[in-house]
Amino acid sequence: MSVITSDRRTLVVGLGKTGLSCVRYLHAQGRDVAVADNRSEPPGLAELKANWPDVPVTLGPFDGEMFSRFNELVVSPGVTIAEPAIQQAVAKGARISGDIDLFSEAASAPIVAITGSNGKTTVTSLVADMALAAGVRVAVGGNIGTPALDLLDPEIELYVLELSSFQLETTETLGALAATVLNVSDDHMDRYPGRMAYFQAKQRIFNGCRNAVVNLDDALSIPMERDNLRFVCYGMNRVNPDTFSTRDDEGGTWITYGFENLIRAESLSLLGRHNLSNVMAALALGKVAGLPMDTMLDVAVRFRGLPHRCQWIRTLAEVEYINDSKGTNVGATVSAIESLAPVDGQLILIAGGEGKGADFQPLAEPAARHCRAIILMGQDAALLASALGGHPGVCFASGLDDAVQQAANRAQPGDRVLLSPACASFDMFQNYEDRGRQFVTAVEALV
Ligand code: UMA
Repeated sequence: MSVITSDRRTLVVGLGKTGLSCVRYLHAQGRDVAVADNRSEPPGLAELKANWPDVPVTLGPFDGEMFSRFNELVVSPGVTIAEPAIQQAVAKGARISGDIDLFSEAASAPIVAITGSNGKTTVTSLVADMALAAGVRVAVGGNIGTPALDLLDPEIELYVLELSSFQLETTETLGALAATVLNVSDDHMDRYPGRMAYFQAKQRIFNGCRNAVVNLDDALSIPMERDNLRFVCYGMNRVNPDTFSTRDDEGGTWITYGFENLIRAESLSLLGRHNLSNVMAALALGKVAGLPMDTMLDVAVRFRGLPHRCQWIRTLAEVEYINDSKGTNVGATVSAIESLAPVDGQLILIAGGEGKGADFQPLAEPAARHCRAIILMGQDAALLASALGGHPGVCFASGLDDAVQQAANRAQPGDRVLLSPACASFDMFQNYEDRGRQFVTAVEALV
């Protein structure tokens, strides 16, 4: 462990992907920068030492005295700003910022920014694909993978960013051309003192924004500060001028803009009603960004969705198997249940894992309506069972293979088996992708 001996202006807190991107950027700007991470071997350490050996690093428990020697703390998303060492530095006058603030100061092209408890990766990918298909030089990053600062390039014509509440906590001025909060339901309640703090973090996406894309089906998506903000709205069955909507017409469901039918819902490859919302959000964001409607619709039709998000895996004995391992919070699972409940059958839901302090109660009603059985596993299985209010189909599994086998045994023709855990995966798996892959393997092994 090295010790910082001199006063430095900027401290990068956290040495993961974001921390490294901040060091790369600040160092290139000629700024005095140091790094702190409370782990003994953070993932970015080797790369930092190889590329910026002159940048001092402090590892181990955060030290408020040391933090207080900096004027600015650039805090990584994985570290809460409620951290006592950070608050001590703030009390001594340090400014808090994050990689997104640094990015927005430096970016010369317009920014489309997307947050929400669910659907943000799908919408981000859709908008980026639409821009690419329209011949726009687009860069996509943020929570979806590549840190925003690593996208900076003077040739880029449009930035599309997926932003988490963690990233928005430290974002003062984003100044997006278009921004959206797709929806808000409980997530990360182990990090926030309550729903309000989580909601307020998400609202910061509208700081300095020019066009808000608003989901009329979720009041929490509406900006609290409306000054100088133009609204573009979307929602289910909300046909209105200048609004993206759905409507039943000509024997099917359509996505509309104003009074014009744009595209049949049945022509989309994406499964579920919630994905109609995601497509409308992407169309609205793309419209604000000036993308041609025909190109956007072509992309929407071709877009096959992302792995582990309501992804069809297999049909066996007239039972469909769907992987929604990315359903890591209650809102995602409620939406998957409501979107994917079959017309001529029922759902067999596989859920459970690390609940992150969430209230599971909102699952009870949709589960009672649509689930033949609910197979629970993982750390918070018992909490889930008690929230499901005595659903007669609740049972427990020792692991995912067992859960899939029990689901296959209970399913009847016309049913769907849905893995949508409403929980994080870390108690049993490396991450949600690992959980999803193991589900796919177990489903493919069924005979
Ligand atoms: N950590 C420590 N001590 C530290 C710093 C971090 O223990 O001093 C831990 C954090 O608690 C966290 C992990 O290290 O568990 C990673 O934190 P980080 O801030 O270093 O993460 P990065 O590698 O920079 O990745 C982050 C996002 N990670 C998080 O927000 C936890 C990535 O989103 C994002 O892709 C990346 O920046 C680029 O923007 C991942 C994520 O899980 C996919 N996001 C959450 C989600 O989607 O639910 C919000």
